[in-house]
Amino acid sequence: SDRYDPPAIETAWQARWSQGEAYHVSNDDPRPKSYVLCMYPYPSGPAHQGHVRNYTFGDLNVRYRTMNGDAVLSPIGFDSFGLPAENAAIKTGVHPRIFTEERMAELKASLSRLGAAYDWRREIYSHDPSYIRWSQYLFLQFYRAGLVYRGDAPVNWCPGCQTVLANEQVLADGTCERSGDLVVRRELTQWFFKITQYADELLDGLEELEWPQRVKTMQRNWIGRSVGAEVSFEVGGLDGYRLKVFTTRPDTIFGATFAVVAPEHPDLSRLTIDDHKDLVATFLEEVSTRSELERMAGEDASKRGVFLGTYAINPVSGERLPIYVADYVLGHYGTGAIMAVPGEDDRDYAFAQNFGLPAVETVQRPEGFEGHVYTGQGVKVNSDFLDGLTIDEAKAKIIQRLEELGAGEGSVKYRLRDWLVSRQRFWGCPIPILYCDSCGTVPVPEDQLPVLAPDDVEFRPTGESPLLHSDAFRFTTCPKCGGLATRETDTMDTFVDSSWYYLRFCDPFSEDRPFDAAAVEDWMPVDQYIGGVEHAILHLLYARFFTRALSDLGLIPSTLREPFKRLFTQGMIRLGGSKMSKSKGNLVTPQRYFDTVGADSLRLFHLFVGPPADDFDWTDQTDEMIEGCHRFLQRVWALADRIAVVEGEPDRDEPIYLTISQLIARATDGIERWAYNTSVAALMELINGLSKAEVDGADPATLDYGFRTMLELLAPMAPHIASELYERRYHRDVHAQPWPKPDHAVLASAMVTLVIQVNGKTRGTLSIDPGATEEVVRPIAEAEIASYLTGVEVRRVITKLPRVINFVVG
Ligand code: ANZ
Ligand code: ZN
Repeated sequence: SDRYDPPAIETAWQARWSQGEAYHVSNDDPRPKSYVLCMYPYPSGPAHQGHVRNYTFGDLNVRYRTMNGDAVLSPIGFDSFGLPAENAAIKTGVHPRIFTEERMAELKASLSRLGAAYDWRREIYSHDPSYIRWSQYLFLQFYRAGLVYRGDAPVNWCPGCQTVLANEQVLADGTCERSGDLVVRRELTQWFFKITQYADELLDGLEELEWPQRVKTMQRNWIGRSVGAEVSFEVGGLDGYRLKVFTTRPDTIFGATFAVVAPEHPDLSRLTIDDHKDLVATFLEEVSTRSELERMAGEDASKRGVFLGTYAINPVSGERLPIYVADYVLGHYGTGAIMAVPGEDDRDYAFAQNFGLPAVETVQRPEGFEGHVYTGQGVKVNSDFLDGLTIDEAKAKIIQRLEELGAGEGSVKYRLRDWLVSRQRFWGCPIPILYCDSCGTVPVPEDQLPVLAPDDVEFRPTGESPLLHSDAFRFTTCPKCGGLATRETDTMDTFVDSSWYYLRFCDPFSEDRPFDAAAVEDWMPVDQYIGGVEHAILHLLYARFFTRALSDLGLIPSTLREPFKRLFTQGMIRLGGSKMSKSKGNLVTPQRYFDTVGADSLRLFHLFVGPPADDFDWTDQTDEMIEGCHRFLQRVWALADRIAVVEGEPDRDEPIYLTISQLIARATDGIERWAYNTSVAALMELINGLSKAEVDGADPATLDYGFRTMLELLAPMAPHIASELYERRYHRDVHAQPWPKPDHAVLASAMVTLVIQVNGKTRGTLSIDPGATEEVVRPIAEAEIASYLTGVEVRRVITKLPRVINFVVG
């Protein structure tokens, strides 16, 4: 009949979806509950391909779970505070709110044009006064519970952006990821969240999560738990003073030949004899120009330092160790001081070489070992009462001895630092704190929330927050004494907003609380969280911390300890090998495709191009692949004309009937395993099979059953064309249909026997789907005959599927 016109069909369906309530769910929905969430986007303007990819995966999950009978919570909102809007304001004078809301409208329009299904009634955005109110409320709950404090901290300061940066915003070469300027270190009084109080829990909690291994590993490393000991050294000439060091290798104490303190060490001056003070001062000046990364990992990192002229006394051997200041020891890790063991530590060895200090071996080297530094296992030597013990035994014994001597104890340290949330910016959530000369630090009373930034401020490129210059904002009355008080002018890190938005989605209509514990209990944890791997550390760690803290504060159920049960991190899209991003100007905008081949073709392409977790390169051939997906949908459209709608049962003896069942199984399996590319491939095969069967004159009822099934399988992937054809043919909503089930009896009867051989000898058999690939079959076959493969090397695998798989071993 009529031609396939994607833009017309798609916009018509989108209009219907936006009016309908199909994806509105209520907290008392009787169906099983499912919560699917894509990380809420920063509103940067019209969608780019990264968004399309992310929200296509999310939408597939939402529609698939809905067809499987769940009530699916599918909310969306905007992470709408942040630097770009403020920088734009400084450049153009347009207020960040206006700028942001324009970008939000653009992004919203593209998400709707993609056909993604959301419960838009639940939309939230961080700069909404009602959201600000509850962010501030939560800040104050944390403050009262002692989980928020104010302290001095050395910060990464970007002179270009004129703000504090998180460590991950500083690139490996010590420059700012945004401005490219060299980041410097500065001391500022700032607000912190006490995330370190949860370090152990955040580490242990990873075990139960269905997350990508690589994300878990990144979180583990970020938390960086180190088990060791703190050892106290007396210092010659400083009566009663003890220099404390942290070591993960207390067993090497007899190999310590010098000690080192960080340039930031509070007792540096005390530890320096007068004659050496000038040298030390010069050295410190030099150090201040280097970034933390340069200090740690730079070429000559371990070779710079100055002797202080004092000596630490080894508490077990009584030896005198010269004390140095060196910049490879960091001020804010451990105790800021180390005992140096050149025989077993590379950096200590490099330093010792440079300063002519001796090295002592305390672990027996394996035969043939030729290096200078040995970090492996072995028996203790040159270590008095530890000699002959293993490293682990020696660690236990030396800790015990140090404790007896009152010179040390076992200790655990973390790399994780408390979360610095103060930002010297305007476009963020104001920190709800007042300072009063008589009452000190005073939280803003809850009935005075939200604290909102004033609109009549001037955005100037001075680098200071306009809040600092707004007298109307800054000066207020103290709620305690009625005197003059000033407001905190820093705003919160935007990661605070994204640390609890998933809870607000459960109950966004509440005026009198951030969320209702019962609603949170109904929907949480998020069953499937989807987002970019760039959030593997900070956002996910902060959100996990928030959930645990709120749970302990009784604001959400005590049993809710982890927010995101399953996490999927999608791969990146690169153009010419670099990440596709607005700032690089290498976008291939989705709108171009929406206007021509349509959203369904673009969605299908993103599902088909490869495993969702993998990165892919957007190249000159990419358009051809999108065209290919479009041609597939055109075939679906054309086939609808050739396959008649027929009442009646399919014929189970038709060969195509078996194919249909097999492809239902394969498409479903692909979705469950996040291998959408295999699901799309199954649908393409199904269309081929149906076309051929139609030409061959197969039973019409079976053909119609096959076509109907195909539309149902297609519905979560290309929802518009599936809806249109389904309605035309069956006068029903395809998304309200149950997910198709394969005929298991027919599948079983079609199974074939696979013979498993080792060196040509039959060792077992397996019943498999005749269409199964080697990728699927091989691990099952290996497991089946595992005993024949242990202790031997598989040299080659010869397969003649579906009949034989032969492992050639030697
Ligand atoms: C003696 C020793 C002997 C060490 C040995 C290592 C090997 P992680 O695992 O990262 O926690 N260290 C301690 N505090 C430091 C600081 N503030 N800056 C730089 N280095 C510091 O590393 C702990 C080890 O790193 C500690 O154990 C200490 O060196 C060093 F064969 O002590 B070790
Ligand atoms: Zn007061």
